[in-house]
Amino acid sequence: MSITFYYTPHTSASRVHWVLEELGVPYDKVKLDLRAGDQHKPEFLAINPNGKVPALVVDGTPLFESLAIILYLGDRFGVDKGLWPRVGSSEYAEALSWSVWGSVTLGGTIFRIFFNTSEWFPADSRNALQAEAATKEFEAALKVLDQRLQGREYLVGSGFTLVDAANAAALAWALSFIKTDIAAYPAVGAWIERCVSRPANRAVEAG
Ligand SMILES: N[C@@H](CCC(=O)N[C@@H](CS)C(=O)NCC(=O)O)C(=O)O
Repeated sequence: MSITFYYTPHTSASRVHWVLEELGVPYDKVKLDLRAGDQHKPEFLAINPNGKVPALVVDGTPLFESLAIILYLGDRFGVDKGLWPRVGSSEYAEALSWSVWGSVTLGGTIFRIFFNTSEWFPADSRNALQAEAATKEFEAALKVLDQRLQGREYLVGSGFTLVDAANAAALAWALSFIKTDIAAYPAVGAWIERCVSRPANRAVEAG
């Protein structure tokens, strides 16, 4: 089996990197320089026609979209390692719900805030009212997450799973630029810390 991981540090690829480290599967890494435009080169576009990281090639088959990659890796390698529920179990249904929720509902609010506040984007494309509305939605999503985490350490089942990595990575990034008082969501704050302090994530952060 061969796995090649295309990534750039501190991007959407980081959560896939964390998941690969948790799973302990052997893989090769190819680092792309986004500022230099590596993502637009024909050889990379043949793998991800969107020209974005992350991408993964497994035995010649390309995958793109970080969530799709995590779901694939969970199904294929996570069950035996206790990091992903068995297909068809009730935990599997919960894993799909919370993973997709994290990327679409929670992730949607995070990206709206990012696009409307970050200096990466031209000032005249940023809209303060959009940012304010998205921040309210972000806080509503945090409340949902805090309720889910009442009386439990992880999102699905009784132990850490890749669902936690997928969501905690996105939230840790979001909280680096969104001015929200995380103390108002104590279960979320404790859960993020529990997840990001795992050795696999620390190894990715250390580069
Ligand atoms: N929804 C995609 C987002 C991928 C994405 O936007 N990647 C960014 C880095 S965070 C990228 O490669 N940008 C390069 C570009 O747009 O030129 C995923 O989760 O994989």
